[in-house]
Amino acid sequence: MKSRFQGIRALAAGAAASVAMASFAGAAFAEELLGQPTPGGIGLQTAASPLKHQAHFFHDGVLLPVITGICLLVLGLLIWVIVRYNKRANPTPARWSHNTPVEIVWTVMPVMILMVIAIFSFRLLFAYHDMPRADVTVKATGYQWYWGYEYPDLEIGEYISNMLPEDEAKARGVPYRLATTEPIVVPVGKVVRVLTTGADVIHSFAVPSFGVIADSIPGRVNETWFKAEKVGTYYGNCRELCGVDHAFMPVEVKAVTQAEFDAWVASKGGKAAAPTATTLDQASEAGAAAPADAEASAATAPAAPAAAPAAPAAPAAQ
Ligand SMILES: [Cu+2]
Repeated sequence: MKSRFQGIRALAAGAAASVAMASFAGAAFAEELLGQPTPGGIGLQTAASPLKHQAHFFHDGVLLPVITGICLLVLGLLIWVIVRYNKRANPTPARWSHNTPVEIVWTVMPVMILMVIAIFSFRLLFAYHDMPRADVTVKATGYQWYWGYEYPDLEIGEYISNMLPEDEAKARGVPYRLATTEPIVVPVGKVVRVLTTGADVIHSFAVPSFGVIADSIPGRVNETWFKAEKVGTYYGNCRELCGVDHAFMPVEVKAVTQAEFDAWVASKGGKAAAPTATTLDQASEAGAAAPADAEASAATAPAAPAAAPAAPAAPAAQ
């Protein structure tokens, strides 16, 4: 009897905690930071790439409702049993011990629930594996305990990225233990393929706001991809316990405009992208930028009427 009441108390505490967490998460959501953890935040980091949006849907739209539904159902059943079948309300309990329909239901229902989860889960897995044509390739090598980055296609040799010391991070106003001495720089809106490996032990390359995580294993190369949707700085960490300084090898990704990226590549002594890649990029940019980027379409909209009157003048001049 005593243990039953302890169970109820634990349940009540759990329910209260869930309500508190939900309202807390709601409060934290309002001031969610992009590309880094929000102090006091509970939910997943704000999405900044297509994969992360899909991961958000899987977590918030599929898993959470299922978990909530199951919790409420079990809680309801417990309350029903406690109220209806306690010693006072039900002094002479029934003697039967099997009920075929109930047993079928509680076997088939979990199977159905798992199948629904599996459908969405596999869809997300396939999205991760179904990599679009890469615009930029970055090779990230994990070392004890820092990262080395290399852009093989752009002929940028490996450079080392360490965690920024605390005083320097404070001076620059960047988050300590996330900011690095040298970030990965990528063009915004472009597909970035990350090839990752480990030089000594297993590390793991992860950037939560892109929904990206891939083990960096010595002797083999893993691949993942992301597409930064907004210009900004996105932070991640090594995600495999790799030794004493495991917690101090952050990943910093700077998503910049194509022009800034080209300038950065030049400053690194890299070569410009191959002509085929550039033309393909421009084609995809023209196709994707107009509907996707509200700012860009807003900027081009006033330009269109201005260009229109000029058009008839052109044949006259010829
Ligand atoms: Cu590591």
